[in-house]
Amino acid sequence: MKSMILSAVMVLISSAAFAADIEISNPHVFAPIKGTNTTAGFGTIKNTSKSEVTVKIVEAKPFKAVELHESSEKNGRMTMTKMEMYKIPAGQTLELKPGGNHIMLFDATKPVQEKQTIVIKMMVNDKEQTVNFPVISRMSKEAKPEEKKEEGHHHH
Ligand SMILES: [Cu+2]
Repeated sequence: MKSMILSAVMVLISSAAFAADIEISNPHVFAPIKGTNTTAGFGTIKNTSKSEVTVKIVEAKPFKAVELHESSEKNGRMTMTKMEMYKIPAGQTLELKPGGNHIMLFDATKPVQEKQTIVIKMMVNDKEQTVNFPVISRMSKEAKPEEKKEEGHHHH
């Protein structure tokens, strides 16, 4: 009986990117464009707790450096700014997506390809959490939730 409960718990843990205070859905990293070794990670971070959470990024092997970035448009140009941390109010979600907030991954020391998994280590309220980010093609449908919205947007 005890082992049945235990395995049910294991299934729960492995089916969702779980942390004490946050839940990350659709985590993914784009395979770097050929000839480059820098890319970015995305997903939706939900604060499931009753107070604000802070999310800092620690490491993501085999990338040499990681940063949290915010994108913004200034005078028609996209610029990226490094953030020390993301702050997510209680019950709120933060979406990491192309053209918005993202986890910047610099200088992979070995090739990163589709179907690999990048284990990203982060600090959530100063507690260490690791989250698995599958590597996907930027052409795949998981990579483009925005585009689906566009398709449904018809002019009459
Ligand atoms: Cu960036």
